[in-house]
Amino acid sequence: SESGHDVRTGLDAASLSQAVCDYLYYFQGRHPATASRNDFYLATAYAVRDRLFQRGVQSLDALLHRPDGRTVAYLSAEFLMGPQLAANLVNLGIHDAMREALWRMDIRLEDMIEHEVEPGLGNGGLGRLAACYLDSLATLEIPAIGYGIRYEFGIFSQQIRDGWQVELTDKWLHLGYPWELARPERAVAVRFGGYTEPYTDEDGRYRVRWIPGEIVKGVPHDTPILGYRVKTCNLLRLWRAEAVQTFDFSAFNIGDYARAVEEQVTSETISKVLYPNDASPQGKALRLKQQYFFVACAIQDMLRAHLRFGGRPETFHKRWAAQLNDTHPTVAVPELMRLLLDDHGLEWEEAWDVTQKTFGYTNHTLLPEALETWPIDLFGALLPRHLEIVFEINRRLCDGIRRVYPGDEDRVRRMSLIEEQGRRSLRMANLACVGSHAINGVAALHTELLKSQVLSDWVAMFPERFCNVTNGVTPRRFVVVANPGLSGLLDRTTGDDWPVHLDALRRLEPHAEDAEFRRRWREVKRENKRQLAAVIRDRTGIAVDPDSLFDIQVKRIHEYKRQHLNVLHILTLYRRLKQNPDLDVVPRTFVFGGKAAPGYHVAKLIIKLITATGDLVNDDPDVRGRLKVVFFPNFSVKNGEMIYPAADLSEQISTAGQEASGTGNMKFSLNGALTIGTLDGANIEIRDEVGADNFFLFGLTADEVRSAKAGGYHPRGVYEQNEELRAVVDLIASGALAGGDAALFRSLVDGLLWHDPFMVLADYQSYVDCQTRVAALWRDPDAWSRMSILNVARMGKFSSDRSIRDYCERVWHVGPLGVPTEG
Ligand code: 26Y
Repeated sequence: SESGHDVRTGLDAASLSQAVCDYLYYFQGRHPATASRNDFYLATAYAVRDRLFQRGVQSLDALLHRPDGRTVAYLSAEFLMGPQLAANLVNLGIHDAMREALWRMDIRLEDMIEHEVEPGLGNGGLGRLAACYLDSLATLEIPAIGYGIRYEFGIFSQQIRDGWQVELTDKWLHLGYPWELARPERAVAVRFGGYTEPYTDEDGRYRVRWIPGEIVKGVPHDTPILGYRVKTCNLLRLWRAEAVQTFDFSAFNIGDYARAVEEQVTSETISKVLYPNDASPQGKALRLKQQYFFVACAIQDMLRAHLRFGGRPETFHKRWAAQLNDTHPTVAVPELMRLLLDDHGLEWEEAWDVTQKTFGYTNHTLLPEALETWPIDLFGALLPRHLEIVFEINRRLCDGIRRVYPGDEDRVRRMSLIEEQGRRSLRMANLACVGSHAINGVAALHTELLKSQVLSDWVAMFPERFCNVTNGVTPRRFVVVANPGLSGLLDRTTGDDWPVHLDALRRLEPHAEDAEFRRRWREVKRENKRQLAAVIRDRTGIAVDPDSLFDIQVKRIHEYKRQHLNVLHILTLYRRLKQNPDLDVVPRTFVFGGKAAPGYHVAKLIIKLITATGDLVNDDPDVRGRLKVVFFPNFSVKNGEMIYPAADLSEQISTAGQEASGTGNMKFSLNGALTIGTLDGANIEIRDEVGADNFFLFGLTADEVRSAKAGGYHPRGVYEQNEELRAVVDLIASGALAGGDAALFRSLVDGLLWHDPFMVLADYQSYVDCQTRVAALWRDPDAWSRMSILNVARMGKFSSDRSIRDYCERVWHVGPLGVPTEG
């Protein structure tokens, strides 16, 4: 450009400013004087994207020049990436330069960041974990590609009306999404339905061909994934479904316009919308179509690359390590088998060896209702050839079981890929286990429970396949980006290598004893709380006091996560204040956030219970501002980035044995919140790391929950024997929170009194007592700060970098690939 700046690659403010300007003029056709905020946002994003693609091309080039080594393919139906601008600026190391560049044009970088709409292509933990792992893979310079679906509509956007959740379509693409590049030339065909037929090939071998009933095109959309301060830039490749032939002219010519576009409509439905459930699968044909669609696109893409660079089908596993993010992509197992057998003529044993060596399977849940199964008739109608292959895998599996356990037909029935009871169906977890060389849970307790319960038969037969990889989160997004105040203080105190060597935060420990440091620590938290309070006021109209204890629970709404236990505590405090308005209670702001699956009625009722509690408490003169209850609408990655840094207390209160890991627990603690939690998921390991003295523990253990249930748990008895609990439950049942409508919460109350499968009443007293200890500590700010500092100092284990190193070592057997400095 005329000023001589490197407009595509330069990292200084002058080059960046020129780059944004060029994009405004030549890409958006706008003069800076008339450009809208969105125009500036897009121009800024494109300028950043240039610098990412430059590194992406160099990374690919480095990969092509490497004779061997594996690339990781992370197969996931969900990627919850969060906003891209700030994270990319941080990873590139140009956050300040870009602020300066925009400032020269009278634009505030903060406004650009605020303007960004995030792609909500996931439900929660599992999708966000995939995104953290992509960040760590790139940062550790491991060649990797994330494969998934480019849903046109992501997770619904949540509004609260009259205290109830209302779902709105998530139109994340409507102003243009600048971070991706469509690659129509790399489209692949995906087949569905039809039938199979045997034939004999030229060599006289028995073969099978699949004649599909429908063909859909998969078009890849690539988003570059840059590591933190490294040259490695990997790829997220999401597939969009398109009709092969978008227009049926024969239909159009006779005037049937609707039929002419029908094929397009049905094909494109496949990638239309993310299913908003994160526990009970619905067994819907469209969801199976989504799963096969992206998996077929991914495996073709991988195989094409492998063959193109001189690989042979039988060495596929030497170049690719594919991870199944839960069972959602498990149809990849028969798909790879099909390609190797039918298209490349491998023998069964060889194809099976390649397949098993390729896949690893990560389980994310113990909830029995979350285990995916597909009715055999549905599966066979959609994927007739895959069903044949599944039957053959199963025949060999069952033979193997009978060889090891002669006469144990019950074991064969349990491990079979086919559930024969009721509507015959395919068990995806069993298919994932048999097709993978490695199987892992996501926290130590979760892996132990998997081994002793859900997958015990599989451990007995294939013990060497099992390992644990405890989840982690990326400190780049969840501290550097989300909490600049804390990041600055950490940089000044421990040096600035902690974002990539999180263990370095140990250097904070001695500073916990420094009163001046504790004061600065509190100042950072106080400023974050002030900012969150302003946003809460803006979004809910509720005024909260930044000096109160911010007690926060944000996560999907689920009975097992027990948001209602939290509510019982709030109402306990409320009742105490009503009985004695002069009682000296610690002023608290309770913040909730999270989405309920649209068809999960109890979860939606829990949201109403929270908002009704807020209505009761927030303006009661007896409370005098000491309790505030806020439901923060539309919890998302973006909102999380504001919420985690402002928390004093992190609520991780699931029934022990239910939460596979949790990752919000890590995000809170890394930002200096203390945890009140059960011995569940990764809470156990967090407590081990930060020290029992620095963690508020309550509740039954997983073992105790099991024996309480086995011994016949009677929640009604607990209720009758606990006066305060009884009063609080009665308050809910009375209709006092529902304008006198005693029917509103009846199902919830009756569920607790008569069933209480998540032991809410059993843990109530222990929880309330623990909250009393929290309040006592809060009155001693120095003691609280000391604990907060030690929490941050000891969170090193929970960097997703550590998790990815574990996967590299235990599952993928891959190492880093340095990218040469100049490409
Ligand atoms: C089958 C379909 C309905 C389905 C869709 C999404 C089933 C499950 C999910 C998502 C599950 C999920 O997010 N699980 C969470 O994974 C996190 C990452 O490992 C864990 O931290 C968390 O405990 C677990 O609930």
